[in-house]
Order: sequence, then structure tokens, then C-alpha cells
Amino acid sequence: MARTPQPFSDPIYVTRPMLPPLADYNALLETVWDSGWLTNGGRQHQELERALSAYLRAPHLSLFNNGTIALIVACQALGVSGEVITTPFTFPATPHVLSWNNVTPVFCDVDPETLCIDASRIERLVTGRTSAILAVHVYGIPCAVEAIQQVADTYGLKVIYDGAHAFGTEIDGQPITDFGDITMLSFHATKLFHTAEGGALAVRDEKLKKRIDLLKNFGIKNEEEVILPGINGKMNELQAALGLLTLKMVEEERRERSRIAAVYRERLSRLPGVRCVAVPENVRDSHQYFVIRVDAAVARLTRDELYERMRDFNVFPRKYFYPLCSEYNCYRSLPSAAPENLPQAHRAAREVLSLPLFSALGTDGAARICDILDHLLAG
Ligand code: T4K
Repeated sequence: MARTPQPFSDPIYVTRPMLPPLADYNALLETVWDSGWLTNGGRQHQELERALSAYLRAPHLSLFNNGTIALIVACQALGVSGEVITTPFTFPATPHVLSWNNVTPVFCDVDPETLCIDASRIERLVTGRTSAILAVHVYGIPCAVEAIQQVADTYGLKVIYDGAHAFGTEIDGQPITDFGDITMLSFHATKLFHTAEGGALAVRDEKLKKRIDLLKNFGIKNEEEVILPGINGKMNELQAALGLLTLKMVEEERRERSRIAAVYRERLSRLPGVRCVAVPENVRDSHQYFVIRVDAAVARLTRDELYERMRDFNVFPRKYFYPLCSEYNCYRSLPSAAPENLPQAHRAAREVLSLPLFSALGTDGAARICDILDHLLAG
């Protein structure tokens, strides 16, 4: 009989942030200190905006203090109102930014494979009050961008992408930020690329970037003119300096995550009742998450049992995204939130489990997690 695997001596979380050498950060902070300039579009901010624009091949990028404020500003910049069609299978920030804009979220079911909004079900949710589609590239897997644009064009809707997980994702070599009117990126510490807290909006229209830049700085045009009801969404110099250093590490981090994902894919595909959520072949993976689906009808444990049992081995996976946003108290009474409208989303929320994915785990760490999963699910 196979031996019971040993628990990890330290907790293994779903992710760990890239951390540049502290000495490098201190050196950069010295230049910030010398400048006496801590925020409001300083040198580090300007450099990071330029560097990220080039890295992501996104012609117009605006940095933010976090992804949620960025998304709130995206809605403001496009003037969305009334109803916006969105997905329930996401982080709370997605529907909440609609509420903060006085807009009603209308939940649409998800595609059973990509777990992104099911583009074929959007049209039937369009009403006279619909102003936009807010879709999420879940785990960095792209939405059906062409089909979504087609519905948007037919009904004159704006398209906003929540690309919080999609840093560096490409479809057939085309950057993910090329699609829709605005794409939001999150640079939270748990993201592949991060600035501790942070985010960005990517747009193709220079005029829209100018409007976004005004909105994120209180609508201030100059010392004597405030022309829009803006907010404070600015990324500060300490965040931007960190981003300049983590950006240098991101390619190596991606490579290591890709090796880890290969170990998971190879080992876990043999387990009964387990399948790995995969990015399509024409997509460059952001390697933000590695997610399995546990089919309780076939697997020896339910997803929730597996989640609990892994903790005994000091491994802390996460149920991204359970519960569905449509189940929150603030949204569950919406007609679109009725579970019978959202069968695929409910199934996904019951089955998904995000496994640890970060470079410091290494392929050996991933193999140990596979041993634990083998032990729990195959015996
Ligand atoms: N849209 C989508 C689709 C999103 O997923 C998110 C954020 C947003 C919008 C909003 O973007 P931001 O406003 O956040 O920029 C985490 C993140 O806080 C959140 O950014 C992220 N999505 C979400 C999916 O994950 P929690 O509540 O799961 O975080 P927490 O604190 O439980 O951290 C998860 C694990 O990460 C910990 O167990 C350990 C590790 N960790 C975490 C932090 C903060 C570290 O090792 N170091 C750290 O500093 O939300």
C-alpha cells in the first residue's frame, strides 16, 4: 500500500507574491525620497505606465490604485446606466462596481468549458435599459470576444472586460486588451504581476484615456477647472516603484508557473472525477490560477471534502468562485439571479478548486501536492 504523504511543514497557500530583492526596492525608494514626490503622477508612475504599455502592447494604459476603482471609473468613463449584463461566476468586485454606479447587474449563465459569460445567452437578456456588457476573462481564459462584440454592435452596447486575471493573455498572438471598449487589469499582490495593490485600464481610444485620467484625479483639469465628478484612483510612487521591479521578474515567474502547471496537468488528468480547466490552444495562458473541477458523482470526495482534507496536509486551495455573486444577499432577489437561470454557473461553483500556483512552490512542491491528491482521491 502507498505511504501516506507527509504534510508540508509550512502552509502552502493558493499563491504567493513575487518579491524583488529588498535592496533593489530600497534603492528605488531612495530616488523617490530624493524627489520628494510620492504620488499624483510622479516619475515612477510615468515609467511604469510606459513600461507596461510596451510589455502588454496596449497603446493607452492608465494606472490605478486598485482594480476595483479602475472598474468603477471604466463604467463612469463610458457612461453606463440602467442594466449591465454580467456573470455571476466572479469575484464580488465585478457586480459591486455596477452597484456603485447605480446600475443593476443582470446575471447571465456561463459557458460550461471556459466558465466565462456564455455569449450565446446574452442577447435574450437585453432590454431597453441595457447599456453594456461587463464580462470577465475568468482565470485569464478569454471570453468569446467576437460573439460578445457582435451582440454589442447589434444593440449599441459598450463592452467592458474585467481582465483582473488576464495579465499578458493573448488570443492568436493578439493582446487581450485589444478587445472591447475598456479592459481592466488588477495588480493586487495575489496577481501574477503586482504592485501590492494596483490596477489599470487599457483602451484603444486616446480620447477615452484622457477622460479616464481626469476621472481618476477628481476630474481636475487644472488648478482652476474641475470638469468631471471624478474620484481618487491614483497609483502612488511606492506602488509604481514596486511594479517596475516585479515587471522585471514576470517572465521568469510565468515560465516557472508553466512548468508547475505541466506537472499538475500530467498527474491530475489520471485521477477519477477530476479534470483540469484548460486554456484553448490558441491562447497564451496568463498562469494566474491552476483550477481543477471535481465531479462529485465520479470522484471519491466532493470538492468541499477535498478542500477540507487538503488542509490536513497544510495545503490551502481556494474555491474561486464560490459562492456565486448571484447568491449574495444584495443580489439574490434579482430576477436574473434565480438559480434555474444559471445552471452552468452553479455547477462550476460546486466543482472548482484553485490549486497553489506560484514559482516558489516549484515542480517538486507541485508533485507533492499531486501525491496528496492521489492519496485522497485514488488511494
Ligand atoms: N475582478 C476579479 C475577477 C477579481 O478576481 C478581482 C480580485 C477584482 C476584480 C478586483 O481587483 P482588485 O481591486 O483586488 O485589484 C484575492 C485578492 O485580494 C483579489 O484581488 C482577487 N481578485 C481575488 C481572486 O483574490 P482573497 O480574499 O481571496 O485574498 P486573500 O487575502 O484570502 O489571499 C489569498 C491568498 O493569497 C492567501 O491565502 C495567501 C496569499 N497572499 C495574499 C496576500 C494578500 C499572500 O501570500 N500575500 C499577500 O500579500 O482575494
